[in-house]
Amino acid sequence: MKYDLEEITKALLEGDLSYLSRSITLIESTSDNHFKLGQDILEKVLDKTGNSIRIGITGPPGVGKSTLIDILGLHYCELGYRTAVLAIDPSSKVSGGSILGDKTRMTALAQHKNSYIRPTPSSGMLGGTASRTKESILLCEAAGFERIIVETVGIGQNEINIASIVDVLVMLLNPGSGDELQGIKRGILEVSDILAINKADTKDSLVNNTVLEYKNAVRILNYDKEFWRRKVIKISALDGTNLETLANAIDSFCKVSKETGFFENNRTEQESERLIEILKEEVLKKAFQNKDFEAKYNNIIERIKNKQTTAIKGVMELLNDANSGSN
Ligand SMILES: Nc1nc2c(ncn2[C@@H]2O[C@H](COP(=O)(O)OP(=O)(O)OP(=O)(O)O)[C@@H](O)[C@H]2O)c(=O)[nH]1
Ligand SMILES: [Mg+2]
Repeated sequence: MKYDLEEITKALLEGDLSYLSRSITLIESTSDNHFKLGQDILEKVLDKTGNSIRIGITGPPGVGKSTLIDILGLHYCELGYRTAVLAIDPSSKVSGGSILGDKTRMTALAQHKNSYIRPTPSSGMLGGTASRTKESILLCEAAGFERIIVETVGIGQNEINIASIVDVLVMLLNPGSGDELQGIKRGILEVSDILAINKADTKDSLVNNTVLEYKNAVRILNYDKEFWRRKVIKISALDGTNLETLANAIDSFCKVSKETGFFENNRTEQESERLIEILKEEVLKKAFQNKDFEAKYNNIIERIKNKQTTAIKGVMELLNDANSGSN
């Protein structure tokens, strides 16, 4: 297929969805040419980005994220906001894509003229490259989207750090999950701004108890935002109970976040973190393109196994070799 930079950027800025999809495909591409064209498009439209609220919805598998996004997205669309959904699905590695799954779970939203739904690969899918969800957000903004909802499962080593690409993070939780508080969810709880306990339609009293448990739990957790007390609310993504409450909580978080300057500072900080993240990735990629480096690396791994050297010593050795190699 032939791509013309001027043509794509013009159509993208006019909000053409097929060009938006094409641009996202380009920045996700592992082909150097396509990837570079994607970056050129992004650079050209950069001054038209940033005019949205980026909302992260995270939570364990099957908790109801897509169901919630369907009604929350529709709520925004009906208020007149163009709403884009980027659904990150690590399981799509196995199932071969979540497109169908997510579109069938977001049927109401998918049919609305103001909406756009797009699955986005988690980092692992592109063979070790960082996720391009951040860049997809920017492209959606250039295309005129004003609410961007990013869906992702929990948080783990190989998944993207959702908190580093959104303005406000909603953690969706199962009724009764308060018992697991000691475990792995702590990390993500600490970066969540709003906790929503789902399925109030079927397990209302259990949901009420869970709300109390989380309210107690978040009181003792660290939190770096002085202007906001984390909200814990019960909802039902299925029948829409408290959808307004959730939407209001998201709005008021963003309002105070903007008033205090956190909103803009946070975005700038996220962008600097992204620079380091991509730099690390590219430096590593470059290093391993060199066969000598790879051999030395493997040799150090062997010596680590045999207790002949340490990881730190190994890195120093590799860096010294790389430096003397370039002289
Ligand atoms: N009773 C009840 N069921 C719900 C609610 N929200 C979601 N469900 C059901 O839970 C199941 C999973 O919902 P999804 O929205 O696909 O959950 P998810 O978190 O997006 O799942 P993954 O993307 O696979 O992690 C579906 O059968 C939903 O109908 C709710 O509020 N109440
Ligand atoms: Mg889902």
